[in-house]
Amino acid sequence: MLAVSFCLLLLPLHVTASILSGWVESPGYPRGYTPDSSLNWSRCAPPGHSIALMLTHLDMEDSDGCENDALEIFADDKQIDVLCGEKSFEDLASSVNPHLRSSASGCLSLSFHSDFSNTKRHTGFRGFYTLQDFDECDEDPDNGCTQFCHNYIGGYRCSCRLGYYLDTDRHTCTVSCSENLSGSLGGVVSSPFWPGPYSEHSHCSYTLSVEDNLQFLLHFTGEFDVEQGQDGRCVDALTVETSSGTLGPFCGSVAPSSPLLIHSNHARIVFTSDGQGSNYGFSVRYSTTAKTCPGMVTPKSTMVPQKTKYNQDDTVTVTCDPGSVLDTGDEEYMSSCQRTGVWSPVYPCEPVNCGQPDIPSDNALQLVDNDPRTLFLDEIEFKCESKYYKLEGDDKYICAASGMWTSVNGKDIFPKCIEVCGIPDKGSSASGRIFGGREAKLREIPWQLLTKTPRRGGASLINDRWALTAAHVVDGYEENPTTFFGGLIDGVKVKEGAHGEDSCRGDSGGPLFFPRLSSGNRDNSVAHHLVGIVSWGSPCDKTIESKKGYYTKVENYLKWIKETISREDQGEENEGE
Ligand SMILES: *[C@@H]1O[C@H](CO)[C@@H](O)[C@H](O)[C@H]1NC(C)=O
Ligand SMILES: *[C@@H]1O[C@H](CO)[C@@H](O)[C@H](O)[C@H]1NC(C)=O
Ligand SMILES: [Ca+2]
Ligand SMILES: [Ca+2]
Ligand SMILES: [Ca+2]
Repeated sequence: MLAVSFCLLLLPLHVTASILSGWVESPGYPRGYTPDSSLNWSRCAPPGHSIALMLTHLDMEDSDGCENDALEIFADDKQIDVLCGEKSFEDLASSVNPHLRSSASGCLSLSFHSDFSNTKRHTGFRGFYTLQDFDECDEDPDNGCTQFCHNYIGGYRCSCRLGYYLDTDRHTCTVSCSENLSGSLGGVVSSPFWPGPYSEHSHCSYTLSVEDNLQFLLHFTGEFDVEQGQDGRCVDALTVETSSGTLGPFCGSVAPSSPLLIHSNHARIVFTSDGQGSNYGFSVRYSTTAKTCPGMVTPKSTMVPQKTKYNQDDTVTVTCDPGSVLDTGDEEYMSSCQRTGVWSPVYPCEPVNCGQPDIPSDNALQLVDNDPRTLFLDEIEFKCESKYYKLEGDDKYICAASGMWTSVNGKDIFPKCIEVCGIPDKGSSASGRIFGGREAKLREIPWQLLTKTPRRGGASLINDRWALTAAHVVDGYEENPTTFFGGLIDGVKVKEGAHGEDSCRGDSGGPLFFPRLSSGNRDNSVAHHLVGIVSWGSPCDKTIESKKGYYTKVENYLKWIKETISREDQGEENEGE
């Protein structure tokens, strides 16, 4: 047996050696090389071998850095030596030859050249090259054998200690430690070689699987010692994979707290170790227990009765928390604990939706944020469309658990926008007397209206729908409604040379107003109130001495004004219904 394998190994070596060994020498050796001569030589090794060169003779012109004549030696295109001058056989053998060698499966190349002159005759060089085995075990630290390495001519192989086997990568020694424990209701799983130090390069996987009404309990027993790095990370690791996630990795010297309840009837205990260290590992006893249901059926709800543990067939009433409802609109339902540890049925409790607040579009009331979020506890804020209104009521409302928008003061009726009358814009003032009066500025008298046809006249806005004017401005034109304009200050004067001493023709229906002196408001604008309506007077010609204007006294008609407005608005509302 031994003799046969010896022959098998020797034979290929003999064949290749006859091809890949021989002499290499400089041109003209041994008579001597001529100027301007050169030689390029290369040999490549088959897998698992290398090419070695042994120089037996070197006699070349010497020069600084061998710049004249040189013998360059390359291993795999990398220059490993440059030689010139004379060296004895002993010198070559001790200091040059040992490193003239290619890598495993690599090439060795020579490049010899001489320059244009020779000061005297030089014989050149001669060497013997051989194909040699590459000793991977000795010379290649990356050979990959995790335990034993065996060199042979043309290759190497790895082997393992007792109890290990060589992995499919043919380099790593590992242990047989995976087991399918399906169907087993209890037992013990430990690291390889427990209670001794566990094996290096282990990858163990223990599959646990039982019927779906059971779940696993893990108890760690005895010493726990799984290699942990200085940085706290697991060098070697124990993990428990379940259908709902992975527990771990566990390592160090403190076992995971026992018993470890795995809410699953499937589990895989996985243990991996690297190539170093001598730690003792773990031992875990596994058992099974009936599945229980979790302490919550669905978020944002409470369940009755409250228990520390819910077993199969337990029934509870699930009530959505305030602010949450079922999509059916109901607030509660019954759910039962199934044998597999899940609740059924499960309906989610969703937050109450108050919906977009319903405000009439013809109203001055508006939302600060036009497209607000409308779920439980979301907020909306109201404002009035312009400064000619003020908000009456609360401005902020919250979506309440009842599904109604409710103000901080508990109101569920939205606020109103009430007209603000008689306030000129900030920065302008309607004060001053009519005598020798001046032209009004824009927005100084925002309640003033003008009509031009069929008859010229004025009017005063007294809220956002009603204006007050003199009867003769509109009387007789009911069939052909009069148009009033606001926001103007350039109404054409009626009579040359006469809205500067008193009211005049064409002012009919316009306001006579006084500031209410006690009423300075926040921005210092003074509120004005309507005292009179321009009615009639003597012709407003400068040449006439006695000038008088006559006004309707508004105060006398307050009751009639209020009644008329309220009757008409009421009528309109009823019509709308
Ligand atoms: C050797 O190679 C060098 C550079 O590639 C070249 O200049 C020289 O002529 C070659 N010599 C021979 C004999 O082929
Ligand atoms: C383990 O064995 C069971 C049968 O006993 C089989 O159904 C299951 O597929 C196996 N699991 C693995 C991971 O081999
Ligand atoms: Ca020379
Ligand atoms: Ca070898
Ligand atoms: Ca280790």
